[in-house]
Amino acid sequence: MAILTIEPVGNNAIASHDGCDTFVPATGAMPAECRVTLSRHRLVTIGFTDVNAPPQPVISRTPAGAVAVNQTIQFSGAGTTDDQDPQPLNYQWDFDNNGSVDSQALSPTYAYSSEGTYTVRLRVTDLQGAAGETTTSVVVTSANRPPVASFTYAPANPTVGQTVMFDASGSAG
Ligand SMILES: [Ca+2]
Ligand SMILES: [Ca+2]
Repeated sequence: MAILTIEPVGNNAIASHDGCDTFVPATGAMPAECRVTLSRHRLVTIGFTDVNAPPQPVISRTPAGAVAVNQTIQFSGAGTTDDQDPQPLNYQWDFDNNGSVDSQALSPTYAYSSEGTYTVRLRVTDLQGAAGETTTSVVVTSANRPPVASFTYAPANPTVGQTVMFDASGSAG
C-alpha cells in the first residue's frame, strides 16, 4: 500500500491539492489526474510513503465441531488476507499454544493424542515482517470406540425343549 504525500518545503504553503493528496491503490481508485496548484514560486515535495498493514489470519478446519482423540483435523489458513495480496506469506501454527511452532504449512493436518480443550494459534507474517495472529479452540473428546458385545447362557449344555437364559450384561461400550 502506498500513500501519495505532498509536503510544503520550508514556509511554503500549498494553495490547493484537489482531491489527489492521498490515494490507496489497494483499496481505492487512483485519480486519473492529480492537480496541485501552488502559489507562485513555491516549492513542495511530492512522494510516496509505503505503509504496510499486517496480515489478518483466518483459521478454518474440518471437521468444525468437537473431535475425538487421534482424529485427524484438516486446518487451513487460506482465508488469511493481507494488503499486499498475493505476496507469499509465512504461516506458523501452534496447535497446543505452547509457544513452539508445530507446522508452517498453509493447510496442515493435526491430531490430538489426549482429551481436552486446546487453543490453536496461527501467526502469519508478510515479506515486510508485519505479523498478525488469531486463535481458535478445539474440543477433543474421548475416542468413540464401537461397543463390545458378549453374552453368557445357562445351562451350558441345554437339551431340546429346555429354557435357556441369556445374559448380555458383560457387554461394554
Ligand atoms: Ca502486509
Ligand atoms: Ca506447539
